[in-house]
Amino acid sequence: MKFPKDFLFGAASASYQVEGAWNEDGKGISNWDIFSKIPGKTFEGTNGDVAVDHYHRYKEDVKLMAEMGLESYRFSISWPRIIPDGDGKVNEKGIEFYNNLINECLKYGIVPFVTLYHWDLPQTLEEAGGWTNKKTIDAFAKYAEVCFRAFGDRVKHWITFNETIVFCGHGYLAGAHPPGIVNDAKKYFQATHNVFVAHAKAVSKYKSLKQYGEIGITHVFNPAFSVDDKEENIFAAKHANYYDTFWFYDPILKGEYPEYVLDQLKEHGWTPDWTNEELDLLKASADKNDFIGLNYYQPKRVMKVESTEGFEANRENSTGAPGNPSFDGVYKTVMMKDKVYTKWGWEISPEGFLDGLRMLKERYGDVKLYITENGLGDEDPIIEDVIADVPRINFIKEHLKVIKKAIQEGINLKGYYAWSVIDLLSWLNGYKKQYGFIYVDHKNNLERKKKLSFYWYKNIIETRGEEL
Ligand code: BGP
Repeated sequence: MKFPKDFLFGAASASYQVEGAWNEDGKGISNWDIFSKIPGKTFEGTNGDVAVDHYHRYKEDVKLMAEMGLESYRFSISWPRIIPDGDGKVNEKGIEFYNNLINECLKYGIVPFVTLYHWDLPQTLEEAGGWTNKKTIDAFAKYAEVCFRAFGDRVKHWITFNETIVFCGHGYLAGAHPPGIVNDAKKYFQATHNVFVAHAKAVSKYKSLKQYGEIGITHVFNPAFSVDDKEENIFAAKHANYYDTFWFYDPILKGEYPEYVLDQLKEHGWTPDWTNEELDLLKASADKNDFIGLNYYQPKRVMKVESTEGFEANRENSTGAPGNPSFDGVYKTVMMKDKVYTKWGWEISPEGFLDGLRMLKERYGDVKLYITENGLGDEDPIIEDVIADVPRINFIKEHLKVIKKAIQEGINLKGYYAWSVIDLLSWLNGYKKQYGFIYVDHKNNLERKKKLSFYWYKNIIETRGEEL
């Protein structure tokens, strides 16, 4: 089987991780511009001031994407580049940059797939309470409208938010992302709710503009599985899926929150402050949402944990690796002897991907899905000048095979975006953890080089994955 003609083969990036030019052409300061400079927060103090200089080299980069045969490029817009203080005047230079980038993609027939929020919040909004402040909801809706009006004639695929669980969880529970708050569950749930409302407002606005494209949201896809058949661990996995998956997918796709979680939030005093108007808005926008983007890297293997003692923020080289109790002390994630892990401790599990996709189909039916991120973080070997990223090729191959299988089973998957198109800044792991098809030489003026995976993916796209 070949992948269907309307299936998009793409690759992704995010503004803070590639652009650089952090204070050029009128861009405002983002929360990450500040947070990454606090000693001890990122790997060896790395930050995105220069990143891989995509802001100045986008033409060269898009040309390479075209050479690779990429059908679509997922990138994000930096909010403070468009509205420097988050809620005020528009920066025309920012609009110009994304116009240029979009036009450059279209010149080669590359479909731009645009994320509005991939974590770089204008610092002025962060200081006013960030996502816990309801003013951020309206500021976001305004910013989204500016983008729809400026780029919507050419951009037909919009993602509102990238991975709410990560920026809220790391921001208000683990303290590893801005604003660096630890263990504040009340703020965490408030922030997630505010994001869902902001999403709903942006979706409504988009539909009212009648630009006839599609709009959705990207979530982490981190399905939980019990480590064994013990009842208490099966319960732990169910709990993890309710809190970490359904809490995020239900308000978007069903327009309401799962009762299982709601009841417990009430008991703990963690229920967000919400109005009936907001809840009605969620309800009303559920069937306006066109798709869900899934970022899949690994599943979660879970078991019951009795207490949160020893809970520590999981950061630096082990971000996202198993080994921590959940914030509420109900379950913990564990590494298992019979599983395979990357150098950073992330499980490699294409089977977990397929089982997870089936779980989603069961709960949400035929919703349209894009895999908006999937890839292998590795330190790529360079052998006689060849960047021999064979493990990455194998990783992507195995995951694409699963996607093919899922499509054959009737799961409505419409595209695949490898993370990442080019080596870029990993939020907490610097430049050491590489993901790209294109290598960036940090010792030689950020020179770009094609990796083995570049040629491999080109062939997959050309042959529409027939051999997989
Ligand atoms: C996702 C983010 C990406 C990217 C990726 C890899 O959660 O959306 O921006 O960073 O994870 O993560 P890491 O760089 O920590 O390996």
